[in-house]
Amino acid sequence: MIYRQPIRKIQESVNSMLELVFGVSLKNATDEQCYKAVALCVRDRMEKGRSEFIQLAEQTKTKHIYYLCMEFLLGRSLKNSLFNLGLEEDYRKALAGLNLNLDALYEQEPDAGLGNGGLGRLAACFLDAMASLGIPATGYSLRYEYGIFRQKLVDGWQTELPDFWLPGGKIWLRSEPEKSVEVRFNGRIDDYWNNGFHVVNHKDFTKVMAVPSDLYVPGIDGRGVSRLRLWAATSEDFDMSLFNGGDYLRAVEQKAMAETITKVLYPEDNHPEGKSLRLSQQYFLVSAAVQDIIRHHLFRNRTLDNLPDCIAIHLNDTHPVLAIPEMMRVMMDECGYGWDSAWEIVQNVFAYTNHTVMSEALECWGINLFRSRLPRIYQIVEEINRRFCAGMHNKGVDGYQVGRMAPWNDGFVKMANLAVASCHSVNGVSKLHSEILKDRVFHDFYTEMPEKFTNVTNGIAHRRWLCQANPGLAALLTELTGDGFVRDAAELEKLMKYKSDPAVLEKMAAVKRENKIRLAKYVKRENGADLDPDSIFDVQVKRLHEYKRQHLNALQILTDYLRLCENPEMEFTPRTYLFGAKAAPGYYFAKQIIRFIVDLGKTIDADERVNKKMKVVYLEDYRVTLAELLMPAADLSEQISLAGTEASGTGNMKFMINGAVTLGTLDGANVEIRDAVGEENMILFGMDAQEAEERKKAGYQPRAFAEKNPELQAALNAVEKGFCGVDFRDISNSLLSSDPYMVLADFDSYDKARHKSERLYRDADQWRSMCLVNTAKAGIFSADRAIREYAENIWHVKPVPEGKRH
Ligand code: DL6
Repeated sequence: MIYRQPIRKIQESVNSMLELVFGVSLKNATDEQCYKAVALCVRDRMEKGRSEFIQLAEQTKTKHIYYLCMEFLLGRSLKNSLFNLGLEEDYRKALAGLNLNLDALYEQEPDAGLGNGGLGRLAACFLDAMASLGIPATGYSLRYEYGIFRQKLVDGWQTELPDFWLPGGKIWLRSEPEKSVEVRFNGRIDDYWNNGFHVVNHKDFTKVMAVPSDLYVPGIDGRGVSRLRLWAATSEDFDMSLFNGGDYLRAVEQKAMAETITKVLYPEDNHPEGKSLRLSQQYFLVSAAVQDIIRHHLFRNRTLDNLPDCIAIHLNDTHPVLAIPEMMRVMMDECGYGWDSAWEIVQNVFAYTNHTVMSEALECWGINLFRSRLPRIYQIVEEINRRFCAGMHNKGVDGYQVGRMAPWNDGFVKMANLAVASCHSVNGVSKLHSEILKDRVFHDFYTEMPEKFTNVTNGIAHRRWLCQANPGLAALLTELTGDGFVRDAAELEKLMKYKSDPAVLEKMAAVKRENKIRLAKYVKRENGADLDPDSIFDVQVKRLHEYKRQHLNALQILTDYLRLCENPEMEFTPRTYLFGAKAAPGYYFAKQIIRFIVDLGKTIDADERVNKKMKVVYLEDYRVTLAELLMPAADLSEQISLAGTEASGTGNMKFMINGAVTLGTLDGANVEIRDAVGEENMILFGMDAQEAEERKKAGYQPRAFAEKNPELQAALNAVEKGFCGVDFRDISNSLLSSDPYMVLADFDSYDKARHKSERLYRDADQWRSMCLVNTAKAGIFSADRAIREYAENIWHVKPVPEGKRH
């Protein structure tokens, strides 16, 4: 419940924040201080809104959702908060009256890059949707000092710079030191039975304090406000008992270890590193969160018996799965519950979403590390495992199958198995992905407990990705259909009636052109490159990973380049190929692909025969704020992963809602995009998931594809030879020998699809109509729809009743 204020009031608040917090008057304040003063005013409104919303939730006994995730890729907060609160125009006016420009203040804010990519951005979109639907929610994560690294390309080679976001970002955080909790690592367990009670003493542990800071995400019209509670690790002063005992090194080490836990976000996406610090981060998050949840619940209820009626805890991927044994620990060791009653409650409270089929991304922890770092959690996981296996054996399940499902096997704790064995619900993030989970990844579980498995296709915060990122299109949609789509994305469908209306199509094309010019200005400033807004803007932005096949894209560009060199008169519509992607710092092959793309771009630029027709630009430091500029400017959305590898994708949805046509495989949510827009409004290519699987089983021979396609062979030769004095034989050798993601098998079909996109683009009426259909049909990919499904089918929560909210 956020009320508007008179313009004069807003101005007074900004002035007094400047004076109180920074000790400056408006006329001496820097832009940064003004941004922070405005942020503090907005934060203040959100805190009040949150407090009123939670009071209502408690009065109406609405369930509270706790969303645990190691990543929340928030991007900037100011614009989103003002927009959702309906205060943007008031603030614009008020600030203009103070000679301040709101858009310039937006630029002062750093991205809160507390995530790697799709997983973390999804969590951020979900906080927005829960608030918008009136579902009380708290996200829990870590307050990393350094977010996702800043990418700098030096001669095409990715280098990483630290992202110290707090100086500009912490203005959004309210520190709550009095809500700190203690998290224990290492040590040993001393347990015994006393009068029928199991007494557990954790001795010689290392104590780390978890200090929370809260950040708020308002929903549309301030209907609800979500809270993101971020934990920072601090240690108390040196452990004097260790000092006095002469163990100086251990005392210093413990302090250093404590403070390292929340230093930096691990930059691996879909490929976790089994580092002990990462295990500490995971346990630190879940222990702090579980203690916080239980403390809050007990304060109001004095019992945990009713926990499943009052809350749901969602585990976003396997990273926070240790919340399960942690809750068992707190219930048994601190609250006096027996195993069976605690277990029943825990199972009813927890649900798990899987976000990847990559086997290397399914986390495992070596038993020795696990036992020494988390001795009590180790005991509990061992017991969960023992009971689970015994239950399966009793059911008559085959021993091998039980072994494959066991949470603890072969010397490892298997986090995905622990999640599926313990949670009442397991879901994938697109229809295809959820089927793959049942058929392959968790097939053993599916045969024994099919009722747990369900699907919730991902969604995006359409107000950020359409209304805020593309104000031109949003204004046109409002003119054509009314502004109902802002609150209910399904209303975008109303646009369909203009599908063949030349005047509307013309206006939409004009908006797109403006967005292309806006992007071109950014690129000129950042890269010095000139983009032609009349060329096709063909965009692939996402993390750099072999399975996403940026190298397939580059190989096709190279093929067209060689063709144009041979035959400069060949029919070819000018095209600008835009890439943006960060590679995990230790992922050498991915870094090679980046360099290959950059060097290919330079070679084309230097070649007079083609440089008016082709331009390849690699945009440095792809991040949320850059995505907000790119999505509205794209003509073509490249979604070209090998079918069966991308769990869902959400970039595909952001492009679609902004009227880009997808050029893609039938992978992840692309399948549902096809279902929504129809095959005629998208450009499909390549094997489907089943064909890819069958080809792999039959023994895939990539070299055979090169041998029967001379143009592909010529491109591979050029890759091997390289350009700009650098060869790329690592890439050509890998493609010809193993090609794990079947680039060569899909090449021919991709090549044809790209040429098809060119023909379609030349037919302006048809192309524009395709773009319109994409926007019109994007409503089902709103995060509001996804959250409604989670709420109804998994969490069993009803929103705070609408009438009560205003
Ligand atoms: O569900 C969000 C997002 C999906 O859209 C992507 O397809 C998927 O790759 C991504 N998964 C991860 C897994 N990360 N880890 N570890 O980021 O999730």
